[in-house]
Amino acid sequence: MSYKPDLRWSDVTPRQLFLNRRQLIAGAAAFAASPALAAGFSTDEAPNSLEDISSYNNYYEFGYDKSDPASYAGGLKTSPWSVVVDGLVDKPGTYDLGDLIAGQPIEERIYRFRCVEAWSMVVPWQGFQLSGLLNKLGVKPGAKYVAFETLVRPEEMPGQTGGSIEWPYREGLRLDEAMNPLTILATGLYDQPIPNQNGAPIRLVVPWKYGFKSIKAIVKISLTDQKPQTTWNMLQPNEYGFYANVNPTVDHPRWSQASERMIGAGLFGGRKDTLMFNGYGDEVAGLYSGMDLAQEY
Ligand SMILES: Nc1nc2c(c(=O)[nH]1)N[C@H]1C(S)=C(S)[C@@H](COP(=O)(O)O)O[C@H]1N2
Ligand SMILES: [Mo]
Repeated sequence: MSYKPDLRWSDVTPRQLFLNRRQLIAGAAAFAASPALAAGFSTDEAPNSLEDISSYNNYYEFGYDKSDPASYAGGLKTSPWSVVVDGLVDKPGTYDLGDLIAGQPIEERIYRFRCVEAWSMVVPWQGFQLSGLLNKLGVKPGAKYVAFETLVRPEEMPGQTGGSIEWPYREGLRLDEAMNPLTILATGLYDQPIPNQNGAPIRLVVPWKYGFKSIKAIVKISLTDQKPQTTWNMLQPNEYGFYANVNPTVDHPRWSQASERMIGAGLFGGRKDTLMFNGYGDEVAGLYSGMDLAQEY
């Protein structure tokens, strides 16, 4: 498998141009007093470079090293792509990806992204709200959770031929978390199709949760009344919970979650204090009122 990272975007459109363009858009939108500012969901922190974002990855289907996904994910065939929708939903079926997402408004969302391993990035995704898709599919009254599964294709995903993970990679959200406007399905990154190593052709992004919740290469979406099994919880339940909300006050049993290493912040790295809910508390803290987040981690 020979994969050459496609750096064309960064060749023709340096990061500064991207940032300038964003300022232009934000300024024009403010001037026009646009009522629907997509920018309201985005951080104004500078995004990491496309090279950082697409060369330092976790994607165990391609190996355990941070460089494995960039080395091997180029061999994954992401078209055609179909997604099974089942469970407590009005319109179940096996959908071609294009049909599934037709009509969903694609927005840019610049999100902080915090891995449970205590590193972080800022990523300019393009995607649409999961709520829009779920409303189109029609969620039935008894549904309480949304479960997701990643593709299983060991011929193209060499990490699936061994290791301790029981494939497929699985994740899930409570329905109210799935319907929160911050929760998106991403199809693009830096204005181009999402690189394979970042989860092409479609992946979840839940910015207030540890990165492992943001499942890549989704082939199944199920609406259920049972809390779904999730990959890291299955492997190490005392270390990785179902909720996995970013929380600097609840340490991982083997390391602190109080601060994070900012990828791309220079040779000696930048560190910053980790924020509750990764800084998205205004939008999501209400989802967890009355819960003991040290118990429900
Ligand atoms: N299918 C699948 N999705 C996955 C993973 C994985 O191994 N397989 N790793 C998770 C983890 S631990 C993180 S931190 C993020 C990394 O996303 P990135 O490589 O785009 O930064 O993807 C998440 N989604
Ligand atoms: Mo992670």
